[in-house]
Amino acid sequence: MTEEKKVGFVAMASEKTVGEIPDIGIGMIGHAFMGKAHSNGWIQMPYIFWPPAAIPRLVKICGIPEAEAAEAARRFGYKEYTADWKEIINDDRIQIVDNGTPNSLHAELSIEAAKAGKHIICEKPLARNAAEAKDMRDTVKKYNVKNICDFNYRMVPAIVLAKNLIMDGKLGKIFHFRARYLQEWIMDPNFPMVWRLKKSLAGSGALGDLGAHIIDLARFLCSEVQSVMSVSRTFINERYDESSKKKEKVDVDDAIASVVEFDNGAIGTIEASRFAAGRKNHNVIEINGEKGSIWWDLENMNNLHVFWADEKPVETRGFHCINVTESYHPYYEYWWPHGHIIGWENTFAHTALNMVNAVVKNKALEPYVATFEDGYRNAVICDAIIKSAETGKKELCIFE
Ligand code: SOE
Repeated sequence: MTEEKKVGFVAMASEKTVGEIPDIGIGMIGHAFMGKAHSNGWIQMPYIFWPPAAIPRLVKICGIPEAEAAEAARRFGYKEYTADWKEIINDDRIQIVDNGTPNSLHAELSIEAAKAGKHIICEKPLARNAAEAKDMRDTVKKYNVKNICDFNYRMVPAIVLAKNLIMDGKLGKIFHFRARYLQEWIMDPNFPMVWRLKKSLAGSGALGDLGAHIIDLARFLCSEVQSVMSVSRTFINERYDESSKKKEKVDVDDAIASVVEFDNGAIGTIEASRFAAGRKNHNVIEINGEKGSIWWDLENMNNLHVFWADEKPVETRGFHCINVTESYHPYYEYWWPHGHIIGWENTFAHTALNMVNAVVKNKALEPYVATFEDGYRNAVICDAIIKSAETGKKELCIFE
């Protein structure tokens, strides 16, 4: 592995004294699950990756109702709070806008932030569909702002190690990429209608919420997606909606399964479901090449499993479990001694690190960090999966 790849992810050691490390203003839109996860990442980044290229300053958080935004500001350490996202966009103290809102608010808020010259992190999926995602991608290019679509699993050390092994040709020609992302949390028919179950708010169901992650890893680790042939199911077709006080139709998928063809000739499968009893956050990927195989399981995210086809002696040839927690592994040298492991939450500190290094040091985000271009291409593939499930035909993925 070349030094450049290892060095690419550590904080840019500042030759300045602590007092001279600049601040960089953060505005967070969204105060719930992703607001909590991203704020935690902003706080952890300078704490772990010291000295950072700049120290994030939590200027303002936006949430509705305002009382919850006030509580989040106090809890997470933001200087101020608001219920109006335009106050984030128009605040000159803020250089980076972090959009952790539900999918229906990704496009408008990110586009307005770009027009205001803010650098942007937007949660995945980038948008509800490819048309929205294309507007977002075109706008950040036009206004030349740094942009990340937060497919956070790209920033797990074990996944970056897999990327580097594949880039170094250690697997040789890739034959297969297969992945499943399975959860169980909406199997109860009494689970109420929430925004993730409404097409107008989410765009799609398990596909955009979970499938988008493994589509991104497929693009990251295998190659661009050429075509999909898919099926989808909605197992519970109506749920009680607290706001309308009646049962409403569920108009998104509960599960999808797709056969995939890749530009590099590989074939594979993508499966996403929120009806997999016993599966909590079961994101498992496997890549098979001519020289060996790699697999990874989010629920044991520090371990990467590798198999080398030419290993000797043959009597002991088999998968090895690598604990990716050494100082020479991506990101890890600033965390803890080997074997002390990190978790899902820490990938958001890596997001913060990469954005600050991009803004302050102009370090390239590609290919290791997903941008709005990746978010747009992901949305095209998701639209193709939905269309294929409707038509029963293979759909090509066409990117503009
Ligand atoms: C779904 O419950 C979810 O929170 C996704 O929205 C996240 O993207 C995934 O990382 C964990 O599960």
